[in-house]
Amino acid sequence: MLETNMTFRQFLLHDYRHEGLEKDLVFLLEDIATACAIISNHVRDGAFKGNLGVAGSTNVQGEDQKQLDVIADEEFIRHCSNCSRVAALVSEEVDEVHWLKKETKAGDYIVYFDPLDGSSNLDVNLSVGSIFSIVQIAEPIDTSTDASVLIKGSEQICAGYSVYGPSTSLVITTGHGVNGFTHQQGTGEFRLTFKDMTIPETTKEFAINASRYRLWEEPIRAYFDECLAGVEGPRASNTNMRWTASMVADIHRILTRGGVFLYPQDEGNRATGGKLRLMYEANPMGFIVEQAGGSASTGTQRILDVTPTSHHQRVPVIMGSKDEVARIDAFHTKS
Ligand code: AFP
Repeated sequence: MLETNMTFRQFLLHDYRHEGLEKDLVFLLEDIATACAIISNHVRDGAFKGNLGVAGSTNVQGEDQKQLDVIADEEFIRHCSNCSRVAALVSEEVDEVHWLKKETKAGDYIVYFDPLDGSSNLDVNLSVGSIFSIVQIAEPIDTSTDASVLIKGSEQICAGYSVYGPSTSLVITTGHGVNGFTHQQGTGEFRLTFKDMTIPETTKEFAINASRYRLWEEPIRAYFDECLAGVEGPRASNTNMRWTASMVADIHRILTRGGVFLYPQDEGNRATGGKLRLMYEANPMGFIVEQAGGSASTGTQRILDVTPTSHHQRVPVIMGSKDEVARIDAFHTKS
């Protein structure tokens, strides 16, 4: 039985005994939790240490890297490297795949991560977070090519994220539902505070950057217009909009009280396929959302079924309450 307030280690040992979680995965997840706790401290102390500004470099996405992006990336690499079963690391901040093994074995792990998502929120003291995804390889892979890490999201064995907000939370799935932990000051432990997180099937809340309305395709405009029409429109009910510009914070709200999150492909980002990254944003969040009873779609396809073509690939993202995602998918089918 999962007991409220149990520590993250107790939770992992429960999964180890009852759900067959591998011992090495227990150690890896403990290390990732430690990395998140350390990053959370860096974020909290960023202003004192002068770490909030731009590092003076750009990442593979052509985005300015904050000093904390770089620090968070180093923490993830350092902690994930402790596990001898990790074959490769794929980070938002690094162009190439970071291979830890020359020769892999069936059962080895690949870890994909966005070490500091929403980092443009750092300067204004709003929530940011880290996202990670773990895939287990079925057969040895060729480590001489980065194409070997292009594995579908449906192969994930674990995904999680940490939000650095008013408190630091860690939300995780190992394929048996979703559980949320809060970092306790004093003991330094992550403790189970949100047991078996479930997304309500229906919602009246949506999250989208509406400043891009003129760039959207017809299905997204049609959905947005009907939300705005409220009780007088086809939905015959009023809706509410939220947008934090930090995917971790928006998805965390949806896991807590329902809603739908959209970052569609539009005229401004069509050339790159969308804004959000498949392997370390859309896939892990999609796995978590599905495990919580929601859906995750590109508008035309389940996100976890997208065949990756590049490890920094971008995709359109629509995820959250099941009925709402189905409604948006239907607009795409109609168009
Ligand atoms: P940053 O990490 O560059 O701040 O981007 C955050 C993000 O990838 C995702 O977390 C947000 O949902 C989205 O971009 C916000 O994008 P807009 O700035 O276009 O609203």
